Order: sequence, then structure tokens, then C-alpha cells
Amino acid sequence: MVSGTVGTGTALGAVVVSLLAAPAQAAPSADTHGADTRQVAATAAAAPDDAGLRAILRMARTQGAPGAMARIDDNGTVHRLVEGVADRATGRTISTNDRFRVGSITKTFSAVVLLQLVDEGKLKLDKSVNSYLPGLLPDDRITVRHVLNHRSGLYDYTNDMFARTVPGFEAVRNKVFSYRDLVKLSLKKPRTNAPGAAYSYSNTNFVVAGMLIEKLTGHGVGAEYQKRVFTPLHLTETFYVHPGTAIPGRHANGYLRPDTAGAALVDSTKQTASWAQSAGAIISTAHDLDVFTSALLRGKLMSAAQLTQMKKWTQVNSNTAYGLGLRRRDLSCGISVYGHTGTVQGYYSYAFTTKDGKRSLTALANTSNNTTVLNTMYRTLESAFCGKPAAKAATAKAAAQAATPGAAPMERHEDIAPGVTRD
Ligand code: REX
Repeated sequence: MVSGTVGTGTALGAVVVSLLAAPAQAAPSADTHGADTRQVAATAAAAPDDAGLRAILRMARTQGAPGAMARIDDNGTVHRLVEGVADRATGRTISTNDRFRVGSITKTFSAVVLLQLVDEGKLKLDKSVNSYLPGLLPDDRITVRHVLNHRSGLYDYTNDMFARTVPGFEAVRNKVFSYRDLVKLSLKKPRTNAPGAAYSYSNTNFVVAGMLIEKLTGHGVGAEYQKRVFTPLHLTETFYVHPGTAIPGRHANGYLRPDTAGAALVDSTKQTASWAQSAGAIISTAHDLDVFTSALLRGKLMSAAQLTQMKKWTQVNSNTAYGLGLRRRDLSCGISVYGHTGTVQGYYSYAFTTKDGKRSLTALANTSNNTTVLNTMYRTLESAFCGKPAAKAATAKAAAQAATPGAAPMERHEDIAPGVTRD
């Protein structure tokens, strides 16, 4: 079943977050690549393509996702599209109001907390991690910035943990790790590069980010997310329940695809997500994620100076760049969108917004370890921000002269932790 509704929803603009006085902008470090210089349209010009989105969600379902949904908040107008089920046992239709595990979208929340701490003068991006957490890392040259832009070289322990998908998951489903346990797992392996030398996506970086939050605030990350982000933005559907295993309230179940072709999906809804914590354990909804990404890009969560730091990009591939806990995706119509992707067992999600925060998309498929579905869901960004193919062509033409030369042929290179996703 497919359904789509458009209506006027919660205004995204009524968010007021008091900011501490912003200090002078930090000097750019040698390892940060281009500032935010793409001169493309600031916001999506074409109306969202609801029919195109519907077709994408339907395709995700035929490719093995029990359900898929998308919500667009477009300057006060809400588009809701759903396909399939939230729960295979009851057959309940998935809803755009369902809570789900957001995976690495959590990284953006962690980066926001750390950048607020920079604003408060408690943290410096270009200082050594070891100056805050003595002896934690084997190289004093690894800075806070290296951790936030995945240039630390710290090996991603999830490569080994989830080399075999279902056994790997079942081995950690109910486990509670300390951050130090996870860093220790990473340090068993050689580092992938010298500090600052290369981009290499790693969950270990955002485990270190969580440790920094705890050390500098004296509180667990859940309390800091709540105080600094969830409460000020009224994200009442957003939770950090670690090490609890249940998703509170109405939610979509998650279904993990085993590596063996034809094997039955595994209901992976309940887990501690302790392997992820500050790298991936937040639970939220499409509405709350749309509010979050919009508020972030509108500058409601940190000083302009720190948002500029967050948007210092490392080019990852022809259409993706990474800032500090923030991805930029360059779409075929010449528009760039900002946010993050998330993969946690049973859930693939996308949460992106325009440069001015006026149009936001959150999309979810309640399966994972299925690259075909992931590739399909990636296309929701095009429908949401570029509109119908005809409108897309016109927008692309208008933006062509302004766009970065050579950027954005439409291709998807998901930089999931290497070796972690299987076809
Ligand atoms: C863990 C394994 C994937 C998933 C992972 N997730 O590292 C982080 C994340 C938290 O959200 N990353 C995304 C499992 C990609 C991001 O940053 O955008 N795969 C699955 C396997 C493969 O077990 N053997 O697909 O559910």
C-alpha cells in the first residue's frame, strides 16, 4: 500500500536556542579542505516530486524492505509518503510518525555538542585528543578535528565486529560496552593513516567524541543531547536509551538481512546499540530529524563561527563531502544538501536539509545489509530536493554555471565503514 499526504505541519522556525557569546573563529587547520564555496542555489527550487518518491519507496519494498517512508518539511508544508509495514508480525502499515534507530545521524548530534563546547571555550578543535583524555590514543598528533572529520586514522572496529552480519549482530545485541572497550578493539588494528593525512570513515572517531563529551561536561552523552539539543528544539520523540534495548512507544521494527541469500529476515529492533553509542544509538522520528537538520543549518545550535568549522569539507567522492559530523551531498540539479545517513541493524535512514534549512527530508527503510535498497533510498534525495525530472533539468541548467566544475554526476558512493555492507 502506498499513501501520500501533503499538509501544513509544525513550523520549523519557532526554535530559539540561546547561544553563548561566540568567540573569534578558530584558525583553519592544514588538514581541512575547502570551505563552503560552492556557489549553487541556496535552496531547493523545484517542488518535491511526491510521485517519484512514492515510486522509490515502492521499489525499496520490492527489493526487500518490509516498509519505507519519507517525510519532507518544506517551509511549513509537510509531505508524507509511506509504503509497506512497520511490523511484519502485525502487518501494521509504517507511519511517518514511527520512531526508529537513526544510526550515524547520531554523529551530527555528537558533533553539535562538541561544537557548543568549543563555543563555551571548553574545547579547541586543533588540540590533541590526548590533552583532554591523557594516554587514550597512541599518537598525540590526533586532534579533536581529526576525530570529527574522520581523518584520525583510527581503525573502525565494526569492520571486524560485523564481518558476519547476523552472528556479529547477535554477539553484541545485548552487550554493554564501555567506550574504552571500543577504543581498545580499534587499537588492536593498525591505524589506517597518519593523523590528518586521509579521510577514512570510522565509528571509533565518534566513540572518542562521546568520551570527550563525558570528560568535558561530567555527564553521559544522553544527558547532554537532552539538555543541549532535544529540549531546546522540543524534540519530544527523540531518545537516547542506551543501554536499554527497547524503542519506547510507537516505532517501526527493524529487519536485518542475513548474508545467506534467501534466509529469513531477522527482527533486530531490540538491541543495546552499545557498539554504537555516541556514534549511532539515538532513536528519533522523521519530524524531529527534520527539525534538527533545519535548525542546525539555520544556525540555531551553535555560533556562526562553529557552523563554518562544521562545514569545512573533505571531498569524499564526486558527490559527497564530509565536514565535522556532517555530510554534504551534491545533487544532479546543482543543489547541495546537508545532513547525515544512518545504518543500524534493520534501519537505513537519510536526514538532509537545504543550505538555508527551509526544506528537509527524512527517509527510512526498515531493513539493512541490503545494498540494493540502500541505493534506492539514496534516490529519495533527488525527488525531495530536485523535483520532477523536467524541473530537475531546468534547475540543473540554471545552476550549471555556478556549480563546482566536475561536481555531481548522479552516482552513489556510500562511504559506510569499509567492508561493512554486503550485497
Ligand atoms: C554497522 C553494521 C554499520 C551494519 C555502521 N553504522 O557502521 C554506523 C552508521 C553507525 O550509521 N554508518 C552510516 C550491518 C553508514 C553512516 O555513517 O552513514 N552490516 C547492517 C553488516 C555487514 O553487518 N556485514 O547493514 O545492518
